[in-house]
Amino acid sequence: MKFDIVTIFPRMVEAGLAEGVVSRGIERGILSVQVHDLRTYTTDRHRTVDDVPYGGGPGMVMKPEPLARAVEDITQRRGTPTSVILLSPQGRRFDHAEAVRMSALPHVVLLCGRYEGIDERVRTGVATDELSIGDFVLSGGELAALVVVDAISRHLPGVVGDARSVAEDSFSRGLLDYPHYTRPSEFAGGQVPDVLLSGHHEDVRRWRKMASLRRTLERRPDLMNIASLDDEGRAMLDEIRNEQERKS
Ligand code: 9D3
Repeated sequence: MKFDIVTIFPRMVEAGLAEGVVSRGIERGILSVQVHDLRTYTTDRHRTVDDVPYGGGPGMVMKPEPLARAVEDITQRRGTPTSVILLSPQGRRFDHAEAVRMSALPHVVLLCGRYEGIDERVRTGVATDELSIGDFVLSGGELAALVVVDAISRHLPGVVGDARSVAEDSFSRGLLDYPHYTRPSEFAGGQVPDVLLSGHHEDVRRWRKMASLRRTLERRPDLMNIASLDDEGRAMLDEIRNEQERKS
């Protein structure tokens, strides 16, 4: 899969691509990521990428031409992208389902905004999609682009060392993770649950599933989708609810 990232802070983006899962995907040839400095697509002496807003008001607006030229150049050199995504607070929320869906796309261009806003004609004439990574204010799209590349790349075969980690990921199963432990068996006043030391694989499996259900119910009831549970999961959920009934 090919990614092209357009930014005024190429070193910031390159630093984020140089470690971990994404860098391994690049080394293995599963991923090809190119970072493009938006200023190389300017034509004036000062390499200007922003300008004052029509209509007045505070702040600067990102000019449309350098972004449009960047996408043109990427198209010439790397082929026509399957999507051109503008990262912005006004975008549709990026989530797990979107990451899985996008991992099937062969070529994605990501445009990182800075300043107060981006000329509207980038949205309507250059980008094909607009994404946000959540309801908080970032200073620009660079960190969001890294989040999107990371979340998508995990779903490409061979990028994550152990494919089971991806398949069993909490959002793939629709539940939060169960608690994890390693040695020592006692630490900071906390003891590793006996069942995990028992060597009874079936007991361990059931304990973990119960713990996942408990945690999801407690912390993220919005994720609790009874319809997606199997018979065992539904029976466990009843058990947990009965437990809580007795406590109150
Ligand atoms: C100070 C400007 N704000 C006025 C209400 C609007 C604003 C413009 C640009 C707020 C943040 C940004 C920069 N953010 C992004 O480019 C961005 C982002 C984000 O801030 N949150 C979540 N996802 C994303 S994706 C890109």
